[in-house]
Amino acid sequence: MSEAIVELPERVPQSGIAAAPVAPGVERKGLTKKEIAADHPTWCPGCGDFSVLALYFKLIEKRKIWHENITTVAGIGCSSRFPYFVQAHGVHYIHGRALPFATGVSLSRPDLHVFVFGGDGDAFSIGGNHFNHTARKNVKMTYVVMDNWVYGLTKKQTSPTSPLGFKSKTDQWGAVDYPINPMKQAISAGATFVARTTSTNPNHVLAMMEAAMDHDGFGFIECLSECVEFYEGAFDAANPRKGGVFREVPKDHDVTDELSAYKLAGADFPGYFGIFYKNLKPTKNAKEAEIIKSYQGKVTGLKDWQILQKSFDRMK
Ligand SMILES: Cc1ncc(C[n+]2csc(CCOP(=O)(O)OP(=O)(O)O)c2C)c(N)n1
Ligand code: SF4
Ligand SMILES: [Mg+2]
Repeated sequence: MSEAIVELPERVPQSGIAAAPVAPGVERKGLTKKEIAADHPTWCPGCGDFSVLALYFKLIEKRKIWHENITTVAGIGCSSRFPYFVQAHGVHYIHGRALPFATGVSLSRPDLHVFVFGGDGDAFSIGGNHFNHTARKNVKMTYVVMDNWVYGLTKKQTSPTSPLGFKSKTDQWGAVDYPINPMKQAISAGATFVARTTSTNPNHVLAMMEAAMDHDGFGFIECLSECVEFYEGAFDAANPRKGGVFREVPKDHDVTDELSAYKLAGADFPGYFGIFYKNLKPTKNAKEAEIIKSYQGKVTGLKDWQILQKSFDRMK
C-alpha cells in the first residue's frame, strides 16, 4: 500500500464499543463518574441539564465506554456547556455549528461514538439547516437536544420551540410565531432514529440514550429540560410529581411507520415519550467508507506523487 493512504479504523459494533484489555486476560473496568466528571457544572441550581449530564455519566459507566472511545460535541448555549463538564475528548464549538463539526469527527473516526448536546436555539434557530442536512445524510451520531423552549444563556429570548404567547425579551407582548415541532421536523428531515424524553424521568432518559447510541445512523432525542431561571414550570404538565402526565408511546406503535410516528408527534403537549421512529438505512459513513475503499484499490502501490500526478492528468 502507498504511504499516502490513510487506513480508516474499523467501525466497532455500537452496542459494544470496546478498547483493548489493559493486559492479556485482565478485563478493563468501566469508568466511574469520578473519572469522567470534569469541572463543576455552572448551571443554575435546579436546571434540568444537570440530570441529562448525570445520565450521560451513567451511560458511559454502564456501557463501559472509555475516554478514547467517546467524543462530546456541542454548540453554544447553557446546554452546550456540556463538553466542559465531561472529562473526555470534546468540543464546545460555534453556535449552531455543532453538527457539521460532529459530522467531520464521525466520518473520519468511525471507531468513536459521537455524542452531540445542545439547546433548542442552537438546534433549530441558527443551526436549523444543519439539523435538516445532518438528518437527511444519516451521519452516525447521537444528538440530544435539551429543549427548554427558551434561549437560556442569553437570558430569555423567544426560541423556535417557545409556545405562542410566551413573553420574553424579544416578544414582550407574547410570542406570535408558531413554534416548530422538533419531532415532526426530525422525522420529515430523514432522521433514522427519533425519540422524546424528559429530564425529570431519569430511567427513561438513559433508556433513550442507550437506544440512540446503539442505532447505526443519525439518532435524535428531544429531551425536555426545564430552565428554572427563565421558563419555570414549562414542563409541569409532563411531570407526574407536579400533577402532570408522563405518557409513553403506545406499545403497539410501529416505529418503522413514518406516518404514525408523525401522528404521535402531533399530539398536544405533553404528548408522548419514547421512540417514535426508527429505521435502518445505509449511513453516510458506510457509503463514504465504500468510496474510499474502492479508490484505495485503484491507487494501491503508487507513491504520493504518482497519485497527485493521476489527478493532474485527469485535469488535462
Ligand atoms: C453566531 C452567534 N449568534 C448568537 C450568539 C448568542 N447566543 C448564544 S447562546 C444563544 C441561544 C441559546 O439558546 P439555546 O440554544 O436554546 O440554549 P440554552 O441556553 O437555552 O440551553 C444565542 C442566541 C452566539 N453565541 N453566536
Ligand atoms: S439559565 Fe436556564 S438553562 Fe441556563 S443554566 Fe440557568 S436554568 Fe439552566
Ligand atoms: Mg434553550
